[in-house]
Amino acid sequence: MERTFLMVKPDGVQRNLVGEIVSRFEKKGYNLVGAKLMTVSKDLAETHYAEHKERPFFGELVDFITSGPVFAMVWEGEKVISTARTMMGATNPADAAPGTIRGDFAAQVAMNVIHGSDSPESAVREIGIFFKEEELNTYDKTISKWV
Ligand code: DAT
Ligand code: MG
Repeated sequence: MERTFLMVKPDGVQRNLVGEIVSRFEKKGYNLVGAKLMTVSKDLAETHYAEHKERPFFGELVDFITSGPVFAMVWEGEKVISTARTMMGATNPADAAPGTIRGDFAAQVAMNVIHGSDSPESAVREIGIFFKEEELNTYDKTISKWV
């Protein structure tokens, strides 16, 4: 069973998309194991996006992700890391298919509504920087065998 880190970005919170986004992953059948509304500090933003620190948009990215509260989540399920990426759609919403979160709700790359881990290594790293172990809950649902 895999875990992934997903985050509704400040634009998604401002646009009242938290419920819609949580609902998509719930209906898919994944288990929510941790969640919190939080404001990302500059330090945390720079750590989270460290792989992009040489990119020209890095400053803008850090400013944006710290500009208002985000909704940070950990989800668990079979192949949840890659499937969540598929459900999110392409990084640039202009290329994201209709039916995906970015395809349905975003129009420009800087404000693309949601973050999701892109590999098992990123998932472990990102869950570790956003959540303490005691904030995560492992549990079974009786419906699991039907999903
Ligand atoms: P993703 O969020 O799909 O994993 P990424 O890791 O390549 O995409 O980039 C992280 C975020 O940086 C992305 O969600 C939005 C922003 N970004 C990426 N490319 C950009 C660009 N060319 N101009 C401005 N922001 C960009
Ligand atoms: Mg990424």
